[in-house]
Amino acid sequence: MSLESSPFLLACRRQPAPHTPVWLMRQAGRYMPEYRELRTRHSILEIIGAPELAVEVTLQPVNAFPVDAAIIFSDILPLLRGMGLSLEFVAGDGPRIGNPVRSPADVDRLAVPPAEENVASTLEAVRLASAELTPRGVPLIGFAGAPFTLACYAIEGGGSRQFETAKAFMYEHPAAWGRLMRKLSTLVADSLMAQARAGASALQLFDSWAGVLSAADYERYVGPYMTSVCETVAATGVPLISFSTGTGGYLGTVAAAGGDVIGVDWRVPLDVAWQQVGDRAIMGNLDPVLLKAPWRELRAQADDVLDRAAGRPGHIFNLGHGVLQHTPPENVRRLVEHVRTRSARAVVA
Ligand code: 1CP
Repeated sequence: MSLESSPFLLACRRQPAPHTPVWLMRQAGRYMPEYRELRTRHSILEIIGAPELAVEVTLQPVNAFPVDAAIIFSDILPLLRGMGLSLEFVAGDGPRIGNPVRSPADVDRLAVPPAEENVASTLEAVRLASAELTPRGVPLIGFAGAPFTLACYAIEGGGSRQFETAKAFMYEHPAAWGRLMRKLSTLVADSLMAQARAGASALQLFDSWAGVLSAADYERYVGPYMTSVCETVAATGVPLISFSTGTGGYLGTVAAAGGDVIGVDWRVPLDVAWQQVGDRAIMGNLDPVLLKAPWRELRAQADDVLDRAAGRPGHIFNLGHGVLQHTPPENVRRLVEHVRTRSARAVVA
């Protein structure tokens, strides 16, 4: 099967597919015993920095479950290292940036190296993984953090509930905020285009924390930079997924900024989200916690997502955010198999 006729790429282009394609954000990771085993010997940054290890982890969920797409194993944060920010992952505590951006002068010190230098190991992993996956008919997704979510980490210095330091910087220094977002947009667009050249069949922007903003602030402080990234990346011809969480109140604004596929979280019913998004493919949106629920509940809510999509071309089944730690892998397998079986349909050419 050629990649272009894979259910996932057909759905990205809003063409009818033989079943609703399904893959899960964070489908590679700590809930998988294979991944945990590798992590006893290597840190996450070591895995990301060693293309053959990154490929191994990328393939783990593809080998374990009949998912319709793979996502390259990396993280959104290593991109920031090339700017001059120091990154470490502290066990149990998440990412830490030792020298976060706290002043306009800090913004002006940030470098913008080319992707070939900055994320060379991930580009090599994309080359190797796509060579393995293409004969199997499985498209590979490349990704980057969206400028806003990256700015949140660059300023905050780590994870946060509200990213209040980052938002306060945005309000206090709007001009420096603009310069930071422009630098991040250049890095992100360059990384995505390089991943497409290296063999990625689709690309995704993770704007995981966009929902901390009001609609008006999203439009003012984020939208123009998303549009610039989406327009630049469109030149590759590779479909782009714009994923965000907490943006159910202004999905129309998010969609207006760009992207071929809009990824939505579980807080908004899929049919309501689709109405806001308009003529665009949609990805989502099962609550990841349901993968820890009894099968009857998991199946009922997965069916509800499929019913709300109602077989319209352009639905990619996914969670509303990433697979959680301690998710039973068996539930992932059951969900993926169920979505494929229940959505199977005759496609009239
Ligand atoms: O040590 C470990 O193994 C830690 C867990 C882990 C994993 C498996 C981290 C640390 N990163 C990753 C890989 C990763 N990160 C992938 C590839 C896996 C896949 O999708 O199959 C991807 C796409 C990401 C993207 C990512 N990293 C996002 C966006 C998606 C999302 O979940 O919102 C974000 C926000 C991050 C930051 C990050 N990296 C790791 C952690 C624990 C975090 C979140 C920290 C926080 O709470 O702010």
